[in-house]
Amino acid sequence: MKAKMILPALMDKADPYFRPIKYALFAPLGLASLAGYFSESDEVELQDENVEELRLNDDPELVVIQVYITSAYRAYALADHYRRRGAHVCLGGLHVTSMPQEAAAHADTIFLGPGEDMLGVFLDDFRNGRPQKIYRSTVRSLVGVPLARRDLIKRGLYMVPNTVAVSRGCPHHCDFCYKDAFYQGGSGFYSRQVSDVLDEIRMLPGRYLFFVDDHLFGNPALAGELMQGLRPMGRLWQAGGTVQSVLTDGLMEQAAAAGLRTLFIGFETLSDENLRGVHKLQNLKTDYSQAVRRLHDLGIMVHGSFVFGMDQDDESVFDRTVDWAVEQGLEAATFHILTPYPGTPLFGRFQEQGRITSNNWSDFDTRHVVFKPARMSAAALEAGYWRAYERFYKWGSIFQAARTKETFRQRLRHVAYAAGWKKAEPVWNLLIRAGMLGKMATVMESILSSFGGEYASRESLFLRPAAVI
Ligand code: B12
Ligand code: SF4
Repeated sequence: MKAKMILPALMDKADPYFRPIKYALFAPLGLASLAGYFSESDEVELQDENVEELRLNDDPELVVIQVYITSAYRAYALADHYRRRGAHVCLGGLHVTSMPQEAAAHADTIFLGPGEDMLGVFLDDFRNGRPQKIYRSTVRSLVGVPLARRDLIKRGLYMVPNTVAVSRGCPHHCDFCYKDAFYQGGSGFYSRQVSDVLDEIRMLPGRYLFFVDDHLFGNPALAGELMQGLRPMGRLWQAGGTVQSVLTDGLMEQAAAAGLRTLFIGFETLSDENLRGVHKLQNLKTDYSQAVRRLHDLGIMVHGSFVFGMDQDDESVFDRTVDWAVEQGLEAATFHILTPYPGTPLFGRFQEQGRITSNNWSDFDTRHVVFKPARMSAAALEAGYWRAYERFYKWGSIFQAARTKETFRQRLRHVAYAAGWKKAEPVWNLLIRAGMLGKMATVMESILSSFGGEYASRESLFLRPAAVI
């Protein structure tokens, strides 16, 4: 069978805000994972429209498309195109699970939830000439799933080709998160076996890894096992975790010793009332500053994520948040406008209150206001969001944040990291055009390995046990 898998463009490349480097960061791991269910005799191709031109004059028998909310319209157009050419089109992913009826109008088969327990079943049905219209995931296990087909990934097109997923979902239940909507009907947090993950990592070239898990430390026992296995490999990596996990005794020390160099943390808001309002309860009664200090003491850089527009936010939230982030010496920050994704409790609440103002999915990119904010106008929210980015990444702020670091080396790393991400855009664009992005992984590895390694060698730290989060 000839099959084609497509990750449609998440954003129109003609949009003035399109940043080629952002979309060339990570390879389409979800589709590569699902490709493992095809058999050896199948001819499978994977195209990622974010980094390459799609070839649209081909005639695969089967087309599998991953649909995110911001790529929904593009995904539907591609689906319609291939159905007209006679292919059987499958749509799955986060947005299909939230809006199944909408997606079904463009597909022969839709999939609700994670694909691991469904794609194999579908392929058997398809081969036997009786594919169903809809498959719904209920079995939640990653034990024995096939390895991701990394051979289908064009590594040279990505800055971080070595992405790894240990788990799916997250143990928490924030109202604005896609998670509970996507994993309904089964467990919302489950993991692969650590030995399988370590085997997979051993096969990855280079040194640098990025764990795409929502919360790599959500199961501390398993995270501890992973750290122990990773440590002798000498890898360098980034991951996402919670404030709570940072404050858990011993966990970050183990992670630092195993090669963690940057942690992405969802601080979301500095207001407890906001946290309660969106049920991000795990962040309550945690000391954000202590968490940042702890990571910095271990030589781990902090990439903080913040959401603007929660019900307690007025126009003072932007400056307050940026000032805090700079004072803490965060190396990087991502700001989002609160976005009620369909299917989430937040969407349900706003809909009931008549506060949803847009049904144009392309605007659900956390850069546009798609609801009526409680304490400011939509225009003020959008303007404040852009101002926050501008203020956080201006040279003055970068140097001010770098000055919070103790040593010259740490300050230098801070400036290199923050400026490398936001100030070197033209250089990234040049490298992308020259097809040289893949080479940057080596440069990044050498920057990361020359800083922070001193902490990894503190044997005693590594041996402290991790408590339960
Ligand atoms: C890497 C990543 C990106 C990459 C690109 C995505 C990519 N290459 O796939 C980049 C950096 C470009 C990106 C951008 C954004 N992202 Co992002 N990203 C991720 C991240 C960290 C990992 C994705 C991944 O590889 N997952 C692991 C694989 C194994 O899972 P998967 O891709 O979901 O695939 C599984 C299922 O979805 C399903 N499936 C998927 N497709 C199909 C198809 C079929 C037929 C079947 C059967 C099954 C199926 O089966 C797969 C195996 O289980 C996720 C968080 C996460 N943990 O998933 C966020 C995440 C997807 N991003 C998110 C967001 C909000 C964004 C942004 C809007 C943020 C922003 N403002 O910048 C932008 C969107 C783009 C835009 N318009 O600006 C949200 C999505 C929320 C939502 N409801 O859509 C997530 C879930 C983070 C979060 N916890 O909130 N992102
Ligand atoms: S902690 Fe993060 S991934 Fe987990 S439910 Fe909350 S927002 Fe979602």
